[in-house]
Amino acid sequence: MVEMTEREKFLFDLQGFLVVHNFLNSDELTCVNDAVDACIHLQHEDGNSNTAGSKSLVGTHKRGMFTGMLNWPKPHCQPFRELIVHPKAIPYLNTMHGRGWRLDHAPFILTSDYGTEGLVIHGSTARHFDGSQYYTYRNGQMRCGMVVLQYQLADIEEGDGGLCVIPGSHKSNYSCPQEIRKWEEDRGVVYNVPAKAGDMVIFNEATLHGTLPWTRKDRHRRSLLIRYSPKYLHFAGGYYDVTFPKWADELTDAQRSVLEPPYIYHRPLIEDDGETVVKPRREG
Ligand SMILES: O=C(O)CCC(=O)C(=O)O
Repeated sequence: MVEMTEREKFLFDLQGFLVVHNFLNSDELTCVNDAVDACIHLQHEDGNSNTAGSKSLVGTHKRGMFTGMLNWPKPHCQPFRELIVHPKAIPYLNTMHGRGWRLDHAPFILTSDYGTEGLVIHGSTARHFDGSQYYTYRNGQMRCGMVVLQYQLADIEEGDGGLCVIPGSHKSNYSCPQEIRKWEEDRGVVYNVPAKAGDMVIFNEATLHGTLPWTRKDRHRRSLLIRYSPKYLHFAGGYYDVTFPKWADELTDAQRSVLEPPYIYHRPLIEDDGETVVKPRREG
């Protein structure tokens, strides 16, 4: 069985996030970017954008966004369907959630170009136990509420803008002061995570994170976010429709299994090969 390395476990436990370099191979990266390029007309403004009145996170326009990729016309949906159960992601999700995890909600892509505004820093930290976003370590195991797998589809250097985190804040006991959340004070604790196209950043939703305004004129941000919760949890709101959409018939058993609603008994569980699905009679 492939496992997260000791180095990766140490870094994720310490920081509340981890960068996995070269996660996507060049063919996978090209396929995802080609699909986005083919559907560029589907880009829209991010309705969740919120700078919370910050003087530092302002920009000339909101973040760009793509949604609905799992249902894009063929062949453009295919690279995204393949990514919802990527064999390389399985050891990370098994280690953070235990065996049995689910796609919390539909994947989306965030884009930025010069002048794109930021998003106020948010995340539950450990100041209270929020059962949907948390980090615990007990009996030799880490466990997380929702985690975000952020696939970088274009290079990002520190200072460019885009994803930022406050390392270690998943264990923080005090509420984050508003001026830090707004990136107006103590900017030194906020880290703009650099990554190359094809790298994957995993972070715990409890880790304080947000978006910094995009400063590069010569390069755009393109990040794909796929968020997973443990098998018993649903983070994002809205009425929960337990009927699979018609296009789910076209998915593999493993891909369909991560679209299951939150429950435990008889839940289909994915083996490490990313293809075999077993249905235990009882899972504790
Ligand atoms: O990747 C980013 O820019 C932050 C994403 C995020 O926190 C969000 O969209 O809620």
